[in-house]
Amino acid sequence: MSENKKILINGYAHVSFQPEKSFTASEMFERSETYYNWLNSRRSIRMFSDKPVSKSVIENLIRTASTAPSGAHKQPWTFCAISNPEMKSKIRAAAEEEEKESYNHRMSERWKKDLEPLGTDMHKPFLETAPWLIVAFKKVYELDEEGVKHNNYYVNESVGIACGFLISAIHNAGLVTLTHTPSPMNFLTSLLGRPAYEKPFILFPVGYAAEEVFVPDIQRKALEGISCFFE
Ligand code: IYR
Repeated sequence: MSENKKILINGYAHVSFQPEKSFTASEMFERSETYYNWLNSRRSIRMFSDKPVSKSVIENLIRTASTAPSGAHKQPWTFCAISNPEMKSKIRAAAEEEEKESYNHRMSERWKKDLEPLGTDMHKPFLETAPWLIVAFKKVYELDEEGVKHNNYYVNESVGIACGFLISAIHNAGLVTLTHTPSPMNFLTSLLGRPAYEKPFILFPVGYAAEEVFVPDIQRKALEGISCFFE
Protein backbone atom coordinates (compact mmCIF):
# COMPACT_ATOMS: atom_id res chain seq x y z
CA MET A 1 0.00 0.00 0.00
CA SER A 2 1.27 3.47 -0.89
CA GLU A 3 0.66 4.75 2.68
CA ASN A 4 3.40 2.47 3.92
CA LYS A 5 6.00 3.70 1.46
CA LYS A 6 9.08 4.96 3.28
CA ILE A 7 12.11 6.90 2.07
CA LEU A 8 15.07 8.55 3.75
CA ILE A 9 15.57 12.33 3.46
CA ASN A 10 18.83 13.58 5.00
CA GLY A 11 19.03 10.14 6.55
CA TYR A 12 15.67 10.51 8.34
CA ALA A 13 12.59 8.38 7.71
CA HIS A 14 9.76 9.95 5.73
CA VAL A 15 6.51 8.10 5.13
CA SER A 16 4.20 8.75 2.20
CA PHE A 17 1.16 10.75 3.23
CA GLN A 18 -2.23 11.12 1.59
CA PRO A 19 -3.68 14.59 2.30
CA GLU A 20 -7.46 14.92 2.71
CA LYS A 21 -9.23 14.06 -0.52
CA SER A 22 -9.81 17.03 -2.79
CA PHE A 23 -13.27 18.48 -3.20
CA THR A 24 -15.07 19.97 -6.19
CA ALA A 25 -15.01 23.78 -6.35
CA SER A 26 -18.57 24.01 -5.05
CA GLU A 27 -18.00 21.47 -2.28
CA MET A 28 -14.90 23.42 -1.26
CA PHE A 29 -16.81 26.70 -1.16
CA GLU A 30 -19.63 25.07 0.79
CA ARG A 31 -17.23 23.57 3.33
CA SER A 32 -15.27 26.79 3.76
CA GLU A 33 -18.47 28.71 4.36
CA THR A 34 -19.92 26.12 6.73
CA TYR A 35 -16.72 26.07 8.74
CA TYR A 36 -16.61 29.86 8.91
CA ASN A 37 -20.23 30.04 10.05
CA TRP A 38 -19.61 27.37 12.66
CA LEU A 39 -16.53 29.08 14.15
CA ASN A 40 -18.24 32.44 13.88
CA SER A 41 -20.94 31.09 16.20
CA ARG A 42 -18.33 30.80 19.00
CA ARG A 43 -18.30 33.43 21.73
CA SER A 44 -16.06 33.93 24.73
CA ILE A 45 -18.21 33.09 27.75
CA ARG A 46 -17.79 34.35 31.31
CA MET A 47 -20.89 32.70 32.79
CA PHE A 48 -20.43 28.97 33.37
CA SER A 49 -22.59 26.11 34.61
CA ASP A 50 -21.03 23.83 37.23
CA LYS A 51 -22.32 20.76 35.31
CA PRO A 52 -19.49 18.20 35.18
CA VAL A 53 -17.59 17.36 32.00
CA SER A 54 -15.88 13.98 31.75
CA LYS A 55 -12.12 13.74 31.95
CA SER A 56 -12.07 11.72 28.71
CA VAL A 57 -13.48 14.74 26.84
CA ILE A 58 -10.82 17.02 28.33
CA GLU A 59 -8.14 14.50 27.32
CA ASN A 60 -9.39 14.60 23.72
CA LEU A 61 -9.42 18.41 23.72
CA ILE A 62 -5.79 18.43 24.83
CA ARG A 63 -4.85 15.78 22.26
CA THR A 64 -6.45 17.97 19.60
CA ALA A 65 -4.54 21.07 20.74
CA SER A 66 -1.32 19.10 20.54
CA THR A 67 -1.88 18.34 16.84
CA ALA A 68 -0.89 21.95 16.15
CA PRO A 69 2.25 22.59 14.12
CA SER A 70 5.21 23.82 16.16
CA GLY A 71 8.75 25.10 15.63
CA ALA A 72 11.01 22.13 14.76
CA HIS A 73 8.13 19.91 15.96
CA LYS A 74 9.17 20.54 19.57
CA GLN A 75 5.53 20.80 20.78
CA PRO A 76 6.70 23.30 23.40
CA TRP A 77 3.59 23.13 25.57
CA THR A 78 2.06 21.52 28.63
CA PHE A 79 -1.69 21.64 29.20
CA CYS A 80 -2.58 21.32 32.90
CA ALA A 81 -6.20 20.32 33.48
CA ILE A 82 -7.69 21.03 36.89
CA SER A 83 -11.04 19.84 38.25
CA ASN A 84 -9.93 19.59 41.89
CA PRO A 85 -12.11 22.12 43.80
CA GLU A 86 -9.39 23.09 46.30
CA MET A 87 -6.92 23.78 43.51
CA LYS A 88 -9.54 25.79 41.59
CA SER A 89 -10.18 27.87 44.73
CA LYS A 90 -6.46 28.52 45.17
CA ILE A 91 -6.17 29.57 41.53
CA ARG A 92 -9.17 31.87 41.83
CA ALA A 93 -7.80 33.50 44.99
CA ALA A 94 -4.35 34.05 43.45
CA ALA A 95 -5.78 35.27 40.13
CA GLU A 96 -8.15 37.72 41.82
CA GLU A 97 -5.33 39.07 43.94
CA GLU A 98 -3.29 39.82 40.79
CA GLU A 99 -6.33 41.15 38.95
CA LYS A 100 -7.18 43.47 41.84
CA GLU A 101 -3.69 44.91 41.65
CA SER A 102 -3.91 45.16 37.86
CA TYR A 103 -7.33 46.84 37.73
CA ASN A 104 -6.45 49.21 40.60
CA HIS A 105 -2.84 50.05 39.76
CA ARG A 106 -1.23 48.39 36.73
CA MET A 107 -3.66 48.90 33.86
CA SER A 108 -3.79 52.27 32.16
CA GLU A 109 -7.00 54.27 32.10
CA ARG A 110 -7.08 53.83 28.32
CA TRP A 111 -6.81 50.04 28.69
CA LYS A 112 -9.63 49.95 31.22
CA LYS A 113 -11.73 52.13 28.91
CA ASP A 114 -11.10 49.65 26.07
CA LEU A 115 -12.30 46.82 28.31
CA GLU A 116 -15.47 48.60 29.45
CA PRO A 117 -17.66 47.18 26.63
CA LEU A 118 -16.62 43.66 27.66
CA GLY A 119 -17.81 44.09 31.24
CA THR A 120 -14.72 42.49 32.83
CA ASP A 121 -13.55 43.24 36.34
CA MET A 122 -11.31 41.78 39.03
CA HIS A 123 -13.86 39.15 40.09
CA LYS A 124 -13.36 35.74 38.45
CA PRO A 125 -16.08 33.39 39.81
CA PHE A 126 -15.81 31.23 36.68
CA LEU A 127 -12.46 29.95 37.99
CA GLU A 128 -14.45 27.98 40.60
CA THR A 129 -17.72 27.43 38.73
CA ALA A 130 -16.35 25.90 35.54
CA PRO A 131 -15.82 22.15 36.02
CA TRP A 132 -12.36 22.32 34.43
CA LEU A 133 -9.57 24.82 34.09
CA ILE A 134 -6.98 24.13 31.40
CA VAL A 135 -3.76 26.10 31.79
CA ALA A 136 -1.58 26.23 28.68
CA PHE A 137 2.10 26.54 29.60
CA LYS A 138 4.76 27.46 27.07
CA LYS A 139 8.11 25.74 27.41
CA VAL A 140 10.64 28.40 26.58
CA TYR A 141 13.26 25.65 26.68
CA GLU A 142 13.40 22.17 28.19
CA LEU A 143 15.67 20.28 30.55
CA ASP A 144 15.90 16.53 30.16
CA GLU A 145 16.42 14.06 33.01
CA GLU A 146 20.17 14.70 32.99
CA GLY A 147 19.57 18.44 33.26
CA VAL A 148 20.72 19.06 29.67
CA LYS A 149 19.07 22.09 28.09
CA HIS A 150 17.17 21.71 24.80
CA ASN A 151 16.04 24.71 22.81
CA ASN A 152 12.55 25.36 21.54
CA TYR A 153 11.74 27.66 18.63
CA TYR A 154 8.90 30.05 17.77
CA VAL A 155 7.41 29.21 21.14
CA ASN A 156 4.77 31.97 21.22
CA GLU A 157 3.62 31.21 17.69
CA SER A 158 3.50 27.46 18.39
CA VAL A 159 1.61 27.68 21.66
CA GLY A 160 -0.71 30.35 20.22
CA ILE A 161 -1.66 28.00 17.39
CA ALA A 162 -2.16 25.09 19.82
CA CYS A 163 -4.44 27.29 21.94
CA GLY A 164 -6.43 28.16 18.81
CA PHE A 165 -6.86 24.46 18.09
CA LEU A 166 -7.94 23.95 21.71
CA ILE A 167 -10.57 26.69 21.47
CA SER A 168 -12.04 25.19 18.30
CA ALA A 169 -12.04 21.70 19.88
CA ILE A 170 -13.91 23.09 22.91
CA HIS A 171 -16.45 24.71 20.59
CA ASN A 172 -16.80 21.48 18.61
CA ALA A 173 -17.57 19.56 21.83
CA GLY A 174 -20.46 21.94 22.58
CA LEU A 175 -18.59 23.47 25.47
CA VAL A 176 -17.50 27.06 26.06
CA THR A 177 -14.38 28.81 27.22
CA LEU A 178 -12.70 32.12 27.80
CA THR A 179 -9.10 33.16 27.17
CA HIS A 180 -8.24 34.36 30.65
CA THR A 181 -4.83 35.95 31.23
CA PRO A 182 -4.42 37.12 34.81
CA SER A 183 -1.29 39.18 34.78
CA PRO A 184 1.31 38.35 35.91
CA MET A 185 0.36 34.68 36.08
CA ASN A 186 3.60 33.15 37.34
CA PHE A 187 1.65 31.98 40.40
CA LEU A 188 0.33 29.16 38.18
CA THR A 189 3.82 27.71 37.70
CA SER A 190 4.33 27.34 41.46
CA LEU A 191 0.73 26.40 42.36
CA LEU A 192 0.72 23.63 39.75
CA GLY A 193 4.26 22.52 40.52
CA ARG A 194 5.56 23.11 37.00
CA PRO A 195 9.29 23.55 36.31
CA ALA A 196 10.56 27.14 36.12
CA TYR A 197 11.10 26.94 32.34
CA GLU A 198 7.33 26.51 31.84
CA LYS A 199 5.57 29.87 31.65
CA PRO A 200 1.77 30.17 31.89
CA PHE A 201 0.39 31.30 28.54
CA ILE A 202 -3.42 31.27 28.75
CA LEU A 203 -5.87 29.95 31.35
CA PHE A 204 -9.03 28.42 29.86
CA PRO A 205 -12.08 27.76 32.05
CA VAL A 206 -13.93 24.96 30.24
CA GLY A 207 -17.49 23.77 30.72
CA TYR A 208 -21.11 24.27 29.77
CA ALA A 209 -22.48 27.75 29.49
CA ALA A 210 -24.76 28.84 32.34
CA GLU A 211 -28.49 28.51 31.70
CA GLU A 212 -28.82 32.18 30.78
CA VAL A 213 -25.76 33.88 29.36
CA PHE A 214 -25.15 37.44 28.23
CA VAL A 215 -22.24 38.38 26.00
CA PRO A 216 -21.10 41.84 24.90
CA ASP A 217 -23.02 43.13 21.88
CA ILE A 218 -19.94 43.49 19.73
CA GLN A 219 -19.29 42.73 16.06
CA ARG A 220 -16.37 41.13 14.25
CA LYS A 221 -14.51 43.19 11.69
CA ALA A 222 -15.60 42.73 8.08
CA LEU A 223 -13.23 41.06 5.61
CA GLU A 224 -12.17 44.44 4.23
CA GLY A 225 -10.91 45.46 7.66
CA ILE A 226 -8.75 42.36 8.22
CA SER A 227 -7.33 41.45 4.83
CA CYS A 228 -5.67 42.67 1.67
CA PHE A 229 -5.40 40.81 -1.60
CA PHE A 230 -2.86 41.04 -4.42
CA GLU A 231 -4.29 39.21 -7.46
N1 IYR B 1 -6.65 40.05 32.53
C1 IYR B 1 -7.76 40.92 32.90
C2 IYR B 1 -7.94 42.06 31.97
C3 IYR B 1 -8.34 41.77 30.59
C4 IYR B 1 -7.52 42.12 29.56
C5 IYR B 1 -7.91 41.96 28.26
I1 IYR B 1 -6.67 42.61 26.79
C6 IYR B 1 -9.15 41.41 27.95
O1 IYR B 1 -9.55 41.25 26.63
C7 IYR B 1 -10.00 41.07 28.97
C8 IYR B 1 -9.59 41.23 30.31
C9 IYR B 1 -9.05 40.11 33.06
O2 IYR B 1 -9.05 38.92 32.74
O3 IYR B 1 -10.04 40.65 33.53
